[in-house]
Amino acid sequence: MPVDYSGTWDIVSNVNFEAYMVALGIDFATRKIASMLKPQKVIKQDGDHFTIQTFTTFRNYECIFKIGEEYQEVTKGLDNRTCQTVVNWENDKLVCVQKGEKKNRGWKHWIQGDELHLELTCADQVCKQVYKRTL
Ligand code: VL7
Repeated sequence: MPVDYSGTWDIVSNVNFEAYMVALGIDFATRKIASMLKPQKVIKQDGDHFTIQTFTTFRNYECIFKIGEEYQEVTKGLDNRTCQTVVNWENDKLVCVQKGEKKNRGWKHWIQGDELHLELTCADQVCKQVYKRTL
């Protein structure tokens, strides 16, 4: 059985988010607000088709993609840039490359026990988040 990311996930830890936001060029005031947020991810997986929604009390973000198909992503409400984005499987890991103005940008998701892990990378900064399923 392949891994199924579907579900509702609540953040339980968030390491180096501030430096990741600085790397993305997010202004001070927005960073102060964003650093207080407790994002919830709602993931819908149907084979290789994904919808990942990130909800907070401040802003929401959604991305929809199919594994292996490059698309134009506009990071609306985040750093508002345009990327050529592709997500691939690396074994059971979801590996996203966001090609654009920022070097070495992307993210990886994997599941470890009952936890959803997320590594967000921009330039030389890596933010590590862990989520648990909503009870
Ligand atoms: C999305 C936030 C900081 C701007 C607002 C904070 C709003 C949440 O792309 C992401 O997730 C992937 C993998 O799950 C799927 O789209 C991460 C959050 C990154 C970067 C930028 C601060 C302003 C936070 C909506």
